[in-house]
Amino acid sequence: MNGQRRFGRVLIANRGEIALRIQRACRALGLETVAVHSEADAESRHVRAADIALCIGPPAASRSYLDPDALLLAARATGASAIHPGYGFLSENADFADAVEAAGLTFIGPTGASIRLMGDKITAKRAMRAAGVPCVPGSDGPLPPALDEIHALAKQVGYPVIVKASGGGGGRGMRVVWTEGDLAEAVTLTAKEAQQAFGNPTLYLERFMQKPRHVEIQVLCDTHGTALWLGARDCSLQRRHQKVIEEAPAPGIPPALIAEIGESCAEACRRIGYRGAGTFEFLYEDGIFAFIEMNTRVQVEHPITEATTGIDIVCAQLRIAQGEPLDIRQEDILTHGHAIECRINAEDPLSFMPSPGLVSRWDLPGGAGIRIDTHVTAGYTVPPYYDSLIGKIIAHGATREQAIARLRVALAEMRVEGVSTNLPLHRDILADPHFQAGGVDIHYLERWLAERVAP
Ligand code: MV4
Repeated sequence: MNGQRRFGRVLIANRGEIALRIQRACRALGLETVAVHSEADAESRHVRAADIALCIGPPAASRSYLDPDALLLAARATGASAIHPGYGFLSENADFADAVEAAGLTFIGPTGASIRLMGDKITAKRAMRAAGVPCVPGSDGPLPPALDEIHALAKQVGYPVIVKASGGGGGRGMRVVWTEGDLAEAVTLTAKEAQQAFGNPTLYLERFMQKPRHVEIQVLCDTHGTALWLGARDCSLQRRHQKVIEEAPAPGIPPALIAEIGESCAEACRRIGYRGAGTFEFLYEDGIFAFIEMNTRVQVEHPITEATTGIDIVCAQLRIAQGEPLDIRQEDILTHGHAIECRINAEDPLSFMPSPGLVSRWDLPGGAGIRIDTHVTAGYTVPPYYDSLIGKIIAHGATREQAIARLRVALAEMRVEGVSTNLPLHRDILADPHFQAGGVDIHYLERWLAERVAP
């Protein structure tokens, strides 16, 4: 079962900066790459740089990057032995992971069963609780059918509560309830929305944490029983559930507490037989960690963990999928300094409307401790069909202050023309004293933006 098999060719079922990132990792391991692309991405950098490139459909993601049949056909046609899904698109689709394996290929990620377990937020929470991961207090399962039982439960958990859809996640399908009188309507509405959005009206309930930080733990697990945690990331700076700036480690949280939580995550992975890279999402408030969800893919912000641990997470994903044992021990994983990532989006810095089009100028910063992950070059056209992420600046320093200083120099150096970007927003946030102090909560950015546009 766990025999090692080297991939000849890896098909990368993604686009943009992450497709290029995965391609580089493949190349570093001596693996050939297959780029698949939509008609809109034919001129893209990862397409040009691939060993083999194949157009799999029209611009709409549903007819290209999200089309399982097109991807499997492309893998067969090009002789790929494995598929790396990247993030987004089909990366957390359990049926796709199963279909890849059923076709005799390797899905570079966890099993379909693991993805399914974590995709259902109720089963995910149950599994994590059973394994000793601290969770937000709540219903510990689906809401009971009778309204008076739901009321009793909410009273017991304590108001305010948050009603969430088991099929939701990432901010979709949830509603905060401040008082008993609003509970019944919230349950009815959220169930209706969940049925429409996820085809599943099942709900659960949690105590609503009012000013938490979003702190996540990166894990890496092989198929030989080794599970490691790679430290924490603070992703509290978000707008409408889209992360804007992330940093590692999470400032101000005692390393011993991170270690305790990290160890519980690794133990949970061993218990469920998790394989590959994964992220445990927690809310952190008043010194307490509470698990909310697990992501079963590589994340956009993985480079800050790579910077602080020195571990190449995408290479590790590939090697794990080839059946290799992890050759690092937990005690050898140390956090070196501090890393911060700014996500560069092609969007209006004030209205946040997407800003696709021709990038006429693209001057990148550089220098000590600066990493840029991007697929963009001058002359590239940002298509209107996909996510507006066009690059990431990652700054690493010996201290948080040094990382901030390096990032501010990099942001000042960078020049983009032709499309609007959120670079001005990043420059402003990096100058903000509260950001500089560290440890702002998940609502900070939206409050800051609301105050900024006011006179
Ligand atoms: C919560 C919460 C407060 N209390 N759960 C939003 C995204 C999804 N991953 C879970 N989310 C939240 N769950 C309890 N019990 C607040 C949020 C939340 C949030 C979480 C992380 C980052 C940004 C957020 C913005 C609004 C709400």
